[in-house]
Amino acid sequence: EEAPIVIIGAGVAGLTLATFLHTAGIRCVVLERRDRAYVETRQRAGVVDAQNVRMFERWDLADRLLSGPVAQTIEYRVNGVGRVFEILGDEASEGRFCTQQMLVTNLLRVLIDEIGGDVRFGVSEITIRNEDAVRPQVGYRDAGGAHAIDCDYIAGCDADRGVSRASIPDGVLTTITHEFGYAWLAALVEAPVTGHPIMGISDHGFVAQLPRGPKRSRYYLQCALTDGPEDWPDERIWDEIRLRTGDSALENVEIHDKDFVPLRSVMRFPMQHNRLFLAGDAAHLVPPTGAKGMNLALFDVDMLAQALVSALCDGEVAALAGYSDTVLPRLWRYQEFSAWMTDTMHDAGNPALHGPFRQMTARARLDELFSSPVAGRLHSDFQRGVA
Ligand code: RFL
Repeated sequence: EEAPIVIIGAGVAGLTLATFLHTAGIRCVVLERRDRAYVETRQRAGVVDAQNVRMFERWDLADRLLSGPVAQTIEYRVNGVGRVFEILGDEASEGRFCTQQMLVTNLLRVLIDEIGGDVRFGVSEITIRNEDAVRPQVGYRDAGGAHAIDCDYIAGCDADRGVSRASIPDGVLTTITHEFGYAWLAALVEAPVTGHPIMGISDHGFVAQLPRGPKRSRYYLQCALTDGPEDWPDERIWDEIRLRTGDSALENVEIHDKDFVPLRSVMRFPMQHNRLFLAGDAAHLVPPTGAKGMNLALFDVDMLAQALVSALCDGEVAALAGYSDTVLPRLWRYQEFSAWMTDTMHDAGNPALHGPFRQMTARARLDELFSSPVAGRLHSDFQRGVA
C-alpha cells in the first residue's frame, strides 16, 4: 500500500493535520491505537486561542469546528479577593470556546464523515522505517493482520509516550526538561463557571476553576507530586476548594474524574529526522497553567501542513527542511509564558513551600498586570497567542 503521508496519532495534532492536508487535496492515512469512542471522550483543554481561531479561519474550517466566543476575562484571586483582568484586543482576535473533546469530535466528523478521510483505529505494533535515501515505510498490525504503507513523509503526532519520537536514534535529539516540583489535581465537576474563570492564589496553595462546557467546569488544585486519589477523597477536594477560593458557600457537587498532572516543561529538538516530523506533545510539553499545550500543537500543525503542501504540491522542500527552526523560537516564547504563569501563581501562594521572598515578589509581578499597561498588553498577547 502507498500514501503520500502517514500520520501517527489521532489526537488534536494528528486529526488537524490530516484535515488540513485533505483540504489541500493531499491524501494521508492516520493510525491510532485507541478506538473512536475513546478518542472522542478524552477530556482535556478548553480554549482555542485567538491565534488558532484565525488559523482555522484561514483553512476555512472555523465554523465547522469551533463553538462560540469565550469570555475575554480572567479573575486573579488572592486569598479570596478577586481582580478581573480583561484580555485586551479587538473582537477579530478573540479566542473561542471549544473543549479539546469537542474539537476532536468535530475533526473526526469533518475528516471521516464529510471528506472521507482515512483514520484507522485500534492499530498496534507500529514500526517506522526512516533512513536516509530509503523510501519511508510504516508498518502496523490490526485485527486483519500485519500491514505496511510506503510513504513520502511521516508525521509523529502520538504525544509523549508514542512510537514516533522513540524511533529516532539516540543522540539525534536534544532534550531539555524543567520540573516545577509540584503537581495539579484536576477534577471535572458537574457545575459551570458562574462568574469569570478563576486563577486562585492562596496561602493554602493554588486553585483554578476553568469552564469545560455549559454545565461543567474543571477545578485544579496544587498538590504534592506524590499525591494520589487515596489522598484526595471528594470531601477533601471541596474543603480545599472552599479554603483556597475563599468561597465558603460553595456546595459539594458530583466529581466526574480526578487526574494528577506533574507540572513540567519539556523541549525536544530538532523536531524532525530524515522524513519524520514531530508535532504537538510528541515534541514538547508545557505545564497546564498557561493553557497552551493544545494551542502549541495546533501551531506546529499549521506550519507542518503548509510545509508538506509546498513539498508535495510545488516540489518546494525548503519550508519542510526548516520546519523545526521555524517553530522553535515561538515554542520557547510560550514555554517562557507558561513558566511565568506557573511560577507566579504558585510562588505567590503558600509561603511555607516557596519562601516569603518569592511569595511577595510573585504578588508584585501579578500586580503589574493591573498597574502597568505595558505588562497588561504583553499578558493579553500571550493569552491570545499572538505574542
Ligand atoms: P494527544 O491529544 O495526546 O494525541 C496523541 C494521540 O496519539 C495516540 N497514540 C498512539 N497512536 C498509535 N500508536 C501509538 N503507539 C500511540 N501512542 C499514542 C493517542 O491515543 C492519542 O490519540 O496529543 P497531541 O495531538 O499532541 O495534542 C496535545 C494536547 O492534547 C495537549 O497539549 C493538551 O491536552 C494539553 N492540555 C491543555 N492544553 C491547552 O491548550 N489548554 C488547556 O487548558 C489544557 N489543559 C492539558 C490540559 C492536558 C492535560 N493533561 C491530561 C496532561 C489539562 C490536562 C489535565
